[in-house]
Amino acid sequence: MTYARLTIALGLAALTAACGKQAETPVAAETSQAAPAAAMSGDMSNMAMAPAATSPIKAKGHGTVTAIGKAAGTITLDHGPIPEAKWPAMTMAFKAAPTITDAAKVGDKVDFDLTLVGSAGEVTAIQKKP
Ligand SMILES: [Cu+2]
Repeated sequence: MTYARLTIALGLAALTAACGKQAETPVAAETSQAAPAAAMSGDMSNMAMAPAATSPIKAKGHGTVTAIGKAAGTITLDHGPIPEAKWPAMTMAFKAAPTITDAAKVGDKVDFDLTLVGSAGEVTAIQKKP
């Protein structure tokens, strides 16, 4: 009788211990699953950016100079569609070397060469239309 009680007590203790472990394990599993899932969504958003970000695209555009930032080294162009970049017409700022920001003037209608890395572009050559 005493032996049986002891066994039951031990059994209960083992069950309780098992319950305690089981209660912890799913929490740990959820945590370790959540982390890779979060990391994966992070990777995926990086992957979506990566091809465009790592492979520069050369493109040509046409537009009008709307602003020049000589100090910042930028030129803002109201440009037509650029199929190479799958861009619709828009107004946006590009990086530009001093030779370009010095040569261009606001209001100039221009043809320009672009190097695109992701959504950032640099105007590498610009030619005022007559
Ligand atoms: Cu644009």
